[in-house]
Amino acid sequence: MERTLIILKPDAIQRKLIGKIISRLEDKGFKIVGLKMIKINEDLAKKHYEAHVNKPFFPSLLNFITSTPVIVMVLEGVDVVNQVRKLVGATDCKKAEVGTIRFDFGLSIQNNLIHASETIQDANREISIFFNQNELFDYKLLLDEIIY
Ligand code: FUP
Repeated sequence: MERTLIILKPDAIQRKLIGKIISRLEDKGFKIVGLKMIKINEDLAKKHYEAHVNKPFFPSLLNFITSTPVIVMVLEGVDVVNQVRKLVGATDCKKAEVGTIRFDFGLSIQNNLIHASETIQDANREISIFFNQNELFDYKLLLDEIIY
């Protein structure tokens, strides 16, 4: 089973979309194995977005991602990293496929509602940034026998 890291960003919080977005991920069949609200500070933002720290858009991204608390979540399931990236859609909401979360709820490149890890390696790195082992749960989801 794979795991991936999700962040529901400040625009999802401000627009009261977290329930709807979590439903989309649950409806696909993924299991939530960790979930909490946190405030991302500058250090955490720089760790998470280490590949983007020197990009011109980083100051604005930093301002945005630290503007309210966010929801961080770990999802588990078969091929979850790729499957969730498909559900989330392209970075720029205007270019995302119809029916993706970013297309359905967004119009911006920065305020694109949700982060989902790009690769399994990224997922492992990002999960360890945001979660301690004792905040992640192994449990049997009864529906798994039907989903899989
Ligand atoms: P994604 O993997 O789709 O979340 O996007 P990236 O890792 O390429 O970028 C991370 C975040 O930086 C995006 F979610 C939004 C922000 N960003 C901008 O604000 N402007 C850009 O031109 C590119 C990314």
